[in-house]
Amino acid sequence: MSQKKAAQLRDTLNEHNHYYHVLDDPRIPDSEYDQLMRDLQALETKYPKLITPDSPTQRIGASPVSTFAKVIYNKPMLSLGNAFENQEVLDFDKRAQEHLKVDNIEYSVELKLDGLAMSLRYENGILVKAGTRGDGTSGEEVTHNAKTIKNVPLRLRGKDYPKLLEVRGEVVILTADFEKYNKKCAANGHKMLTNPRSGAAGSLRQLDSRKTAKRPLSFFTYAVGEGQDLPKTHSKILQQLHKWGLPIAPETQVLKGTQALFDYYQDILARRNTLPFDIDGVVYKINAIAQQEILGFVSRAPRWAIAYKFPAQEVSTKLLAIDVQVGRMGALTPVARLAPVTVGGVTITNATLHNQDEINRKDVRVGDTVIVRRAGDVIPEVVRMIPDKRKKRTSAFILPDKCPICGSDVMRVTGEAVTRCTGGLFCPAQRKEALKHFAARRAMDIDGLGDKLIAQLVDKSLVENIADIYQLRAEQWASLERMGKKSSEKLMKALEDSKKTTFARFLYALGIRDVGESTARILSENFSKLDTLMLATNEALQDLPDIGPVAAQSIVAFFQQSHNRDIIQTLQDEGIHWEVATPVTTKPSLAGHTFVLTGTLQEMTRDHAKAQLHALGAKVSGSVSKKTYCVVAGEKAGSKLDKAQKLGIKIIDEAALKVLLDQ
Ligand code: JCF
Repeated sequence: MSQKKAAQLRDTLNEHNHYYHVLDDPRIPDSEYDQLMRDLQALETKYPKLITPDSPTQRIGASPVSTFAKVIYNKPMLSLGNAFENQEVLDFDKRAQEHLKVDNIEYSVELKLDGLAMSLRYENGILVKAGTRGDGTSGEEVTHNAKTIKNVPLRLRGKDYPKLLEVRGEVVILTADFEKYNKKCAANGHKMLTNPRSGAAGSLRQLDSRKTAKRPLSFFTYAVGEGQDLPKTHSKILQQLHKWGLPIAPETQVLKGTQALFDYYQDILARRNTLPFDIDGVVYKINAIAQQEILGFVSRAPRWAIAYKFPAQEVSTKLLAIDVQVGRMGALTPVARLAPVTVGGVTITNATLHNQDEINRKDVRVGDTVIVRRAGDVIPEVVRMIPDKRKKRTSAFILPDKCPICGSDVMRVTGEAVTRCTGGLFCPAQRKEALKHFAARRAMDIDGLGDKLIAQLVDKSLVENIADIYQLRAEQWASLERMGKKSSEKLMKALEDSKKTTFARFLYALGIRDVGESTARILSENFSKLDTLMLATNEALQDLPDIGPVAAQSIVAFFQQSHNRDIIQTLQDEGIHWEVATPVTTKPSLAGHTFVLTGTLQEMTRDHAKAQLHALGAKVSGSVSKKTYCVVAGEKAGSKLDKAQKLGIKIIDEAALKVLLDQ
């Protein structure tokens, strides 16, 4: 009896929640809704067994978790490539037309919300897991927080949803909610949120979901991760998701031709301030899913979508001083200290001046009034100075000829803009930065090892390199300032936890010059073992997608250094390990197999073939060995084909490859 009653109340409440928060069309007064909620709560308190994961009472938050669990994405959570001017959109459209061999592409266009990406996983229609983007393949689990977001359905509506549906979207705070929330905070003397974006980000990454529940978050869906039997265009998918109860942001349209894309951009830009949330541009997506699949993606961004960003916002302020920071690779960066100003809701006190050439070109001096620009999530920069406001007796700024941190000589390679400290790991600044990079969330993810602790470790000469942090004893950790027994135990646990990682994260964490996250990912996908990568030739590296001569040279040089190899050895001796990555694929047939492409392909580009093979979980290597699974021989294939024949490796032509890819 009570079971039936509880189910009824749940259904009614979920229904009205949908009317109110998704359709923005309430059907009953708030007081009535509140009464139904109290009835359900009373019932569940009496019979806790009646509580289900999709009960609306679960939205109030649960007891805090101690750390975030990881979520793994079988289909990576992509980000978007950016365009800043019309030409880049034209180029994008042209490239897509060429690839697809069509001359008029249909686009589904939408707003680019300025929040934080989140994935929601529904199994049999019930929300079971939510996660942040993280590095795209794995993120932090935030199910406890997602459930507190009012317009996130705890259960999908209707019956025809797939058994598994994983969607992605953006978590934001609506402008009106932001203002209301801050007003209330101010009245009660509580801490206010700085801006909607960081407010949303901070709220989603809370360990205590009862806190998240108090923040006025909203969610808008823009893509499907996993899910079968969906409509064949992006716009229809969005409509379908909406029918299942998922919130979709307003202002989506289907358009043809680049002129229509530009008109949409102008229209939205003009109405930007009247929209219910902050946006930083618009998104153009090729509408047909079949065409999206042909285009595939490069590293972390799809080749079938692009964000056209709005122009950055600029303000003027006074330049108080120029400090010099020393980066992980020793680069000296002049940083402008500014009289605080707000740009797009964010207070700025520092901005980069990039390098000596840029300072000279802009003729920026201490004491000048300058224009500062902030674009979305990029570091603010000084754009120019205002000549009329220049005071007398100012002098040009010149970078020091000794490192401001370690006193080593600085050096500038001819033809490069960067001035570097030559101290290497002797320079405490470089050492600190290397450690920060290693410990960072997207690298080894050592929870609690922040900038201040790292500074102490280096200043007290407790560590010289990244491997040393795993060798510190408990007493050494506990001897640091602001580290009691408990926090040092916690940190040692975090160090222990960090030892299980992924190959890509580990490579990124090493801090090899020119190896960012996406290059690290490519390396990890194409080399099954670290040992092989360490011996890879410059040529083999350059054969990989997106790795050019500069990165290849940096990688080879890094592994040639014996002290780097020693550090890697120590790290592995300390127990750092990873599982061989599970390929990102829905068709497991090629998982783990290594392909080699040789000769000229007629109908598809080599990059395209590579991307498609990657998408099916295959690896693509530049050289033939016993481990090669298959060689794809195009026109005029040479020595690689000979070698494959000698080794008795399977050889196919382009036509066979196409069949394989279409399977
Ligand atoms: O609103 C956004 N920030 C947004 C991000 C919208 C989209 O349609 C996106 C995105 C990131 C990735 N689509 C993809 C594929």
